[in-house]
Amino acid sequence: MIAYLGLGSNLETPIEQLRAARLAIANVNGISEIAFSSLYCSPPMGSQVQPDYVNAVMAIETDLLPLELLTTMQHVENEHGRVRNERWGARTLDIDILLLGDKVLDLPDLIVPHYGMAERAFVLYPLAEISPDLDIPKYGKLADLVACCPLDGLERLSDAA
Ligand code: ROI
Repeated sequence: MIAYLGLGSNLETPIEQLRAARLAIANVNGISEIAFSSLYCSPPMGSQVQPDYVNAVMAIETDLLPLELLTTMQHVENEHGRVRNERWGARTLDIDILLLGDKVLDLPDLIVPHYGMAERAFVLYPLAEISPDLDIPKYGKLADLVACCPLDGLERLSDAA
């Protein structure tokens, strides 16, 4: 199954956080990397008194079960010093499961497609960079979502290293 992950960081050298997360994810048994978007800089959604974010999207091939993938990503977040402080506050590393093939899941801990992705420039634009032709369960064609989504200050920073 092909899955898409959204990565974000706005503390402690965000570019390094994303680089380390990418390597850690690609090294998990049962996961292989398929694609990784450019890095994007985006103003914080939520509390404005926090640094800008660096965001990216990663496509993986995985045979892990959805909840196995979730606990694995939480493990990577914790390894990389994620401090879970206030909701919508600054974070060293956030990994969201965006899509799991064409699955629709509504579990207490895991909603797929990710509930906020259809309105978030920092998810839609990097996703469209690596998979422009996606059709997203419940939300429709990615290209249509992108066309309706203002950039909200999103800027491409660089290729991912
Ligand atoms: N804002 C941006 N721009 N990027 C994020 O990854 C991000 N992640 C979050 C909140 C705090 C909602 N804001 C964000 O968790």
